[in-house]
Amino acid sequence: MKIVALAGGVGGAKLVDGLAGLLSPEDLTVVVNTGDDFEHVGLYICPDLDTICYTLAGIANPETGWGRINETWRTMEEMRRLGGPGWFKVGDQDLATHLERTRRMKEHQPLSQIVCEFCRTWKIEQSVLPMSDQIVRTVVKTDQGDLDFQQYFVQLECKPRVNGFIFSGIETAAPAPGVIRAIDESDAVVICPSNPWVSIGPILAVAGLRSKIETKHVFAVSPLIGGKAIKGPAAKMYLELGVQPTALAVAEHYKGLATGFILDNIDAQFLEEIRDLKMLPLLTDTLMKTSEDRRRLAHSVLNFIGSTL
Ligand code: FO1
Repeated sequence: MKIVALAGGVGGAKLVDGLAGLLSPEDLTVVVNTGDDFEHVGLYICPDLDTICYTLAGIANPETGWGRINETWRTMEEMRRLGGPGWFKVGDQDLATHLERTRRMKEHQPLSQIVCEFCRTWKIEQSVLPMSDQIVRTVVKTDQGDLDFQQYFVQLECKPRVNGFIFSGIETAAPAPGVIRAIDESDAVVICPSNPWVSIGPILAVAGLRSKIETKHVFAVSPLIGGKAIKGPAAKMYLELGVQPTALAVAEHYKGLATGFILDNIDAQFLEEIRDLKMLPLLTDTLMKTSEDRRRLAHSVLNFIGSTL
């Protein structure tokens, strides 16, 4: 079965990892959010792409989910000593990724090509694609003004009250090479349990992507379990935007797009309302603490897809 997974960072990477353990590599394409990308201390940083790649390569930091395992921080520490910013933590090995990507970007290599070549080095056999080669920047509109995504997320620890989002550059962003073909050739699209507002939202906003995905069987996994996000500000964002943060709210988010919706056993109360949205629901254990959990959820999702196609 050929699957295209839409993913943001840590939550998305866990399900992608589970899917990668079950599917042949040529049957899995991951389309990754680049709205979180930013320039920092002269480096071009792509947090979600790196999180997905490090996870698939088995070199991700298991505690944070982002960054690398067995990391050292000597460059960063020395930079801070010299008066540099310390709010965004870049480890020594991670730094090499950003330095080499920045060098290639300056030579006008497309991001999709850079990712592809890095994947070869990291021995990742699945296809990992940025949503677009053009620059898109998520801006979070808050009570403290418009904030760059990483400033909101990391520097201000998601504390400002959110009232909207801007995906700056989205008007001129085209799907990266390979994205449309992968969707065309897929049997189903899986929307990973990533933040619907700022991880999946930018991907669906790229010209032509939502309408292309709408032609496929689409299965979304709720990132909210019992009204809470496992990581990140998704639940807080729903509340601040005037929506009760529930798995049902996530399903409503994907109304008209998802044909199947996977939610946690704890959220069984929403089954009927999800059916009313013309989505087939699957109740299962969606919490992914261990690698067995990742594989178990991926297995349930693939079985569910198989049973409905
Ligand atoms: N997240 C943090 O909360 N603090 C950090 O210092 C931090 C550094 C960092 C470095 C490289 C990278 O690829 C990701 C990093 N993240 C950090 C994660 C991150 O930016 C967010 O989790 C995502 O953008 C949200 O998907």
